[in-house]
Amino acid sequence: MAAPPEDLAAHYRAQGYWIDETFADFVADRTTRFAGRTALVGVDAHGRPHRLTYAALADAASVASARLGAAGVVPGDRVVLALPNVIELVVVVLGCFRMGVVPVFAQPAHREHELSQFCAIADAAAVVVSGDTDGHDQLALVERVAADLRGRGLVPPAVIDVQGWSGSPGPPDTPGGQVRTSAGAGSVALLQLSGGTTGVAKLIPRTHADYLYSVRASAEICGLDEESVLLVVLPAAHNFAMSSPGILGALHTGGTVVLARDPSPRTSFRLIADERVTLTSLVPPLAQAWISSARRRMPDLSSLEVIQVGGARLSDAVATEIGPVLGARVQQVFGMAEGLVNYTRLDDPDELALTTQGRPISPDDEIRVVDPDSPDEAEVAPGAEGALLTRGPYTIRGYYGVETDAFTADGFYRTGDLVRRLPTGHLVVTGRVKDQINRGGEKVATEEIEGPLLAHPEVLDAVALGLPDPYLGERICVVVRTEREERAGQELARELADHLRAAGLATYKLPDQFEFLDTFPVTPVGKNSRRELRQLLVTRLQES
Ligand code: OOB
Repeated sequence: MAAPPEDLAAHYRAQGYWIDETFADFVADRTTRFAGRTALVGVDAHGRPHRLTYAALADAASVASARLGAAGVVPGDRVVLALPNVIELVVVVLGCFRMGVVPVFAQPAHREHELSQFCAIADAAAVVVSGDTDGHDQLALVERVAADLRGRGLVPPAVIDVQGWSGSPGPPDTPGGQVRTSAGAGSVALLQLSGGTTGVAKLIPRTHADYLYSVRASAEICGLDEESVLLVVLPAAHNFAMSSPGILGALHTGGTVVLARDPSPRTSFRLIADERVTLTSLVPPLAQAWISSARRRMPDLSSLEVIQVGGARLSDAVATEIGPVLGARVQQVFGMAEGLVNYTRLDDPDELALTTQGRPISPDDEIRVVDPDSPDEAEVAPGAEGALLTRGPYTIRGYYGVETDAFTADGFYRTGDLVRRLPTGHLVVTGRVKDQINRGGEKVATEEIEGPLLAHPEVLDAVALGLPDPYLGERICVVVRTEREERAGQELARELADHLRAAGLATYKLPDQFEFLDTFPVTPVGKNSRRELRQLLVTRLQES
């Protein structure tokens, strides 16, 4: 978690990127400044609709702080949030901020494998869930997490169920005003999750100063103001939905946040028409789903000005359809929870807006495009493909509590993405060097799937690959070598899927496809060659 050297830090302050405002100040200031305006529209954990002004949101956040306090949470503690897109999510985030508690932004799709790791790494004081989420029993889930932690000699977190909140008044000692904390703007405000490249989760420490800078600058680039209405379709805690410009960007400018409880075009189109939504953010598969649905239904999307698409590579073909079919300008967003976010600008010519993934937020985002095979990470020729390294005022220089080789000695983050940089500074994402699958924007470290599979008695070897998929961009294919060749096929595939589920893996990490091979191609040093395996499968599937 290295801080930058003092000269860089002084530069970031002198440029006005890092200011003294903390998220506690942010909540107090914006909820007062915009008190009477509509802040948040959505349903609660019981599915009941709500519409909160900034003043009402401040009150709700204050009650949430008190409830966290009643569960034993104190300023400086970490609290894991695993909530769906319900208003309590925003309320609890602000409740954490106003009392100096550090939220850990998990997803409702995470299961015991992930939640146990987050709780352990963050030494979480509490975990916040919504009892029954889309038919999944979150309380039973956190009980299993607690048992796992106890088994490892750790103290399990307090469980806070927002479904249990409704109707009951806040604790009697609900503090009215802002809770004063001593933490400064340079301290850790929140922990985001890394997409990961190993079987062990990594948490991303974002400070008040760095995250708020990215929020302010993003809001400006995306043209947000008091009249903006943002529809949140993606999981709200994800960095894209939270800060690019996201929920925090809209609250920063006095706009309105509308939460979609489910990502279906039907729900989103209704909300867009009813709430006169101006901006939303999608991953490429959702953009495709919207396009095909809009062609059939002719929804009223007339209020929509901008549709952001990011999280995974948007094809030029789909980018070209967004304007004509959905009637809004496309803005490509290539970001990462570790920091760097690139946007195509709203006044970019189509040629850039439709075919690049944007340019960095900050003039002080430093970009290096290097030869991934060169031991000294030499920069490639201008315009050539290479691995992206970055350093800047809102990019981390280390993960929370672990040493990794993801950072260079001079503090650049090795993103693991392959890019080309155009003379305008725009980046085109061309591939990846990290062992990660990007399934329609959801990131899966191959090791997370391979690890549990290798522990299965009938598996001799297993490799997880991202195969090209017309809808998801990449789908998860696991190639397995088994001793019991007679069992290779559907039956064993089902058993292995059950095995992964029992290992407590998030649902989106479960393989879309299993393939069985007798031998795996290897590299000259004898390691499995992912590249050749992928090639082999692509050819095999094309032929079948
Ligand atoms: C966003 O953040 P993460 O942390 O879930 O994932 C980051 C990774 C990037 O390193 C890259 O591999 C991939 O996701 N990615 C894209 C992309 N946007 C992200 N790959 C190609 N084209 C794009 N437009 O995904 C994220 C964070 C903030 C804003 C937007 C996305």
